[in-house]
Amino acid sequence: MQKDKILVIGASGQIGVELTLALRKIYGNNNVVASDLREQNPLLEGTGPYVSLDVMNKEMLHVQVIRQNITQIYLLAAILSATGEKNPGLAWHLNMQGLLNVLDIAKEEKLHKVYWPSSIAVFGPTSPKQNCPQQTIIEPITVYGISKYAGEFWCNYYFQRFGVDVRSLRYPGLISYKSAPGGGTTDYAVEIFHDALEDKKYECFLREDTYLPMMYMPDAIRATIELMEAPAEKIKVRTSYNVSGMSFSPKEIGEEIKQHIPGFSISYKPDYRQAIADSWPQSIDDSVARKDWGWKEEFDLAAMTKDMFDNLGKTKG
Ligand code: NAD
Ligand code: AKB
Repeated sequence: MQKDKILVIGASGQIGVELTLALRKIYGNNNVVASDLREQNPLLEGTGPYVSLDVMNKEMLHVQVIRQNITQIYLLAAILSATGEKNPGLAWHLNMQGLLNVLDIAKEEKLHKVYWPSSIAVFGPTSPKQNCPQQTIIEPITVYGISKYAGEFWCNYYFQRFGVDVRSLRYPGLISYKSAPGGGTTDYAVEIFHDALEDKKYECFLREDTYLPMMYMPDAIRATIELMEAPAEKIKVRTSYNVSGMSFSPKEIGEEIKQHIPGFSISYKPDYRQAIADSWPQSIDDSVARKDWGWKEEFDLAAMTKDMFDNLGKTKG
């Protein structure tokens, strides 16, 4: 069987940097081609091939897939929830057309696998708030959520109709120290660490009691790779799997941060992102992912907070 060669689209983003580095460890540096519209993230420099690529340019994307003998694509290029509400047309266009370009090329070139992330943003105010199940009422109110929900059904369609082995996770808000988040409603949970280290205080754009599902990046990367490496017969959900890590409010993470930064204080100034957060579930039931391919998170709020400070402490001196 042909050795796999992977293209990561959106490799300079919050997930892309860490996923590219993790995939390079498994598949070998030269077998994972990083690509993005913007320049290469410094953390990727010298670790493997990089091409500048616009996922909206289908012809150029197709040329790269053929030229580089690509057999798998990880598509991470998207506009997230908060930025999406500022420019709904652009968010819809990129999030939909980028996915359709990749799915079409995967079909034509008979790629082995495609990965495309969905989000807890598919859920809306009518979905259950606690332990939101895999299958439930799904009526998203953001353009980002609408694009993710439509995307899930395009993935399912290409699998059922054309046999494209496309797999997906509904990530919660992701917390990481390596690369910055790119315009989401859950970004506060990353910003708070930087401000705590720099100023011992943080002004949060969400209310103190806003519980949201979250996950630490090492768990998210492991979930992605475990899903992609699972035997195809174990992947029963071809829209997108619920996955869960932890759930907390700004007040709770503030209390946890105080354990590491005595004197840390948090204030609250909710903005337009509050309505987005209020429309999402507070916690997620991921029992289907656990049953089908053995998902289990490792990090809770305390373990994640400690690891963030251990690592940010190193970088901020
Ligand atoms: P990000 O904004 O940090 O990174 C996206 C990358 O895509 C950026 O580097 C950007 O330059 C690139 N990009 C934008 N337009 C492009 C184009 N036309 N062609 C090529 N590249 C382009 O986003 P992220 O947080 O890394 O998210 C990656 C994926 O995971 C997205 O689909 C997002 O919806 C999903 N997701 C993320 C989170 C999270 O908390 N980070 C949660 C749920 C789902
Ligand atoms: C966002 O807040 O937009 C993302 C997500 C949950 O999809 N982090």
